[in-house]
Amino acid sequence: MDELRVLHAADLHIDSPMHGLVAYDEAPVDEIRAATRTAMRSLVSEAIDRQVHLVLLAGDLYDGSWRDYNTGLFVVSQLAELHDANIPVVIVYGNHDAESQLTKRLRLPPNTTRLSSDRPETHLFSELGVAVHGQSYATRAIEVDLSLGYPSADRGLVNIGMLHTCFDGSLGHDPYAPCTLPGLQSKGYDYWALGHVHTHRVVSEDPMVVFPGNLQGRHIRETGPKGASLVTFVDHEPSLEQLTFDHVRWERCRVDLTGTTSLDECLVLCREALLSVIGTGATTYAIRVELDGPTNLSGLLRSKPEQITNEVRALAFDLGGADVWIEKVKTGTVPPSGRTALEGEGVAGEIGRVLDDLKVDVSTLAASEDPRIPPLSALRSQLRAAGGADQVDVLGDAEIATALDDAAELLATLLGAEGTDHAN
Ligand SMILES: [Mn+2]
Repeated sequence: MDELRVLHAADLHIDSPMHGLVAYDEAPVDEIRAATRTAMRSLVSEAIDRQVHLVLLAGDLYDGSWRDYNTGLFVVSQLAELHDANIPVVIVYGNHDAESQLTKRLRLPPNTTRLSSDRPETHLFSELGVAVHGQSYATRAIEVDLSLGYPSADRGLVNIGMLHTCFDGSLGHDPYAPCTLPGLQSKGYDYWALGHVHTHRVVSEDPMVVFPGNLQGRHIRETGPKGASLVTFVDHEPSLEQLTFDHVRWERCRVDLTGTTSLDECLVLCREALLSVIGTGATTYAIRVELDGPTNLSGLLRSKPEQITNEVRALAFDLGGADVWIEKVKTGTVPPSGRTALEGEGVAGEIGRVLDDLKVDVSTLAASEDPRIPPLSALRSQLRAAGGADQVDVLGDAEIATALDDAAELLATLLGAEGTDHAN
């Protein structure tokens, strides 16, 4: 075969709930809710258009146990389209769709091979000259290096390893099935098709070790284009092309309001900033607007969050083409002369001291050695282990401190509006 084309995707998380998806009238929330499916449809039609020889799905195809059979029916329908086009598919399951997590099942079309969770399994495609090695997760938290048990390369074939893994732990994801680059290299494979890390990463060029990233972002920490990796082998030599499949693009839009003095001025800047964010190729956007900088409007913006949020939502209906949902408007502005102090003997000073005490409490809690008070880090990892990190924001110490600073500023503004002269 002159040229072998393999489409490698991972972390499709089909039917994953979109974090923070708050509906408001005329916002494209239904489209956003369906985005993981739309992205998979795009993947499948691209595979057919490009006449790829093989599709690899490297774990977390599902977000967890299906709410009902529709999730499974949808996936089977997509695999069946590939079957009609004579394109085989190999799947390994990851932490989200480990054998133990899936309580409902459907038979897969004959083109689809699910690699075993009991031991490493090799699937040979003789007519393609390809061997695919891999192992699915039996349970959610696999803590051993699964790659250790993979067989050595089968000389003469193109060898591909599939693995759902946090890699060497340096990429900051849940520490499942860790492995090492020397360990992967030692197998002599031509390509490693990894999954689990949701950001596209080429971990190594020789051999090529790749995280394609997830197919569709699911919350504001998964910004930018998302897609899959098209690998073309010519004489065992892989070359990589990253394709984009996300239907909804998550983006942060920072608006510098330095020196603005009116709400109109502020909204003109928001509109400009939104226009610069859209137009990166997607048709639907989920955008967090972050207002920043020193401005006289700071107090007004902070005291009327609902109005500001809806002014920005209103702007977003008229950006020329793209459908935009405003996830959140975060106000991080400060008064021009620096922070209004919560100081002195009066009520303002008293509130300031309470907030300072809270900050001390947080740092005490973070370092707690009292057995009755688990340290914050332990609580956080428990929450992550329970799958909570996908559902809720787990705040770090620095973020808690920032939240307290924000509270201080808002209180100072509100007290300022009332007149601090009463505090005597
Ligand atoms: Mn995963």
